[in-house]
Amino acid sequence: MNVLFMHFDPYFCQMESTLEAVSAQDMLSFEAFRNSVIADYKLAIMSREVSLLGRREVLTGKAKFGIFGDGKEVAQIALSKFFQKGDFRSGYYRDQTFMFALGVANVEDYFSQLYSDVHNDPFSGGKNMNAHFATAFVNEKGEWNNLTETLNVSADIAPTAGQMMRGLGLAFASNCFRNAKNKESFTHLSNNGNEACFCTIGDASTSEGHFWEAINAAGVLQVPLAVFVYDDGYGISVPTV
Ligand SMILES: Cc1ncc(C[n+]2csc(CCOP(=O)(O)OP(=O)(O)O)c2C)c(N)n1
Ligand SMILES: [Mg+2]
Repeated sequence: MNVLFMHFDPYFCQMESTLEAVSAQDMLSFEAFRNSVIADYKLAIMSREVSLLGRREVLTGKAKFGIFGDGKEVAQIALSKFFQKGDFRSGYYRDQTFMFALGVANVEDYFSQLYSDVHNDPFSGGKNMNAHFATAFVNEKGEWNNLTETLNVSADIAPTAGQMMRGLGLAFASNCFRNAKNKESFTHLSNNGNEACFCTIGDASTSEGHFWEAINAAGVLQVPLAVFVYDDGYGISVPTV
């Protein structure tokens, strides 16, 4: 599988230097490196088992519908290493490993949403489609949470490539915050415009006009949008070649 990584400077400069600092520290310890490789491997295996078990639950009629992320585990673990507090994700239904890696979801959450469990599905209380992830942007009173302190997942929607426009909008918001005159009013929403939006999409969905429009606009507006295409050669069961 190929993963396409696009970035628009200068927004990533700060992120890169932070990561370099962290990895330089970790590189001093073989033990820390070894532990992180083993933890990543464990996570990938766990996520693969979730896919296999989940598919069995669907095929035996215990869950009504299921779409899983097998085959995309390693790419998602890699991209989770770059996602920082205050960043946003606008993605789609194959992102379970990404969500596990960030700690936005655990196995229990995953199966709760698979069974549309009203009380335990943390993403939509059983209302959204399977594997459509989300985090809360507001509290129970409807007031904004401090989004600079959280890993932010904008709620997935069913139309393929629909995530592109939301991704673009979230990234454009960072541009606006960066240039805003009254920045001090928005410190709970934006880290001075330095956050980035991570957008994931499947290869078949890149045929949608929304994909090209968003890529074009991101380039023209110079917004902090990173787009990852999972090039698995299929759109559902139809091969792309
Ligand atoms: C606008 C729209 N058209 C069709 C569908 C039905 N549909 C759901 S997933 C999918 C294929 C997506 O393939 P791809 O983008 O390659 O993602 P993959 O599942 O392979 O990761 C289609 C056609 C949809 N959800 N939305
Ligand atoms: Mg595909």
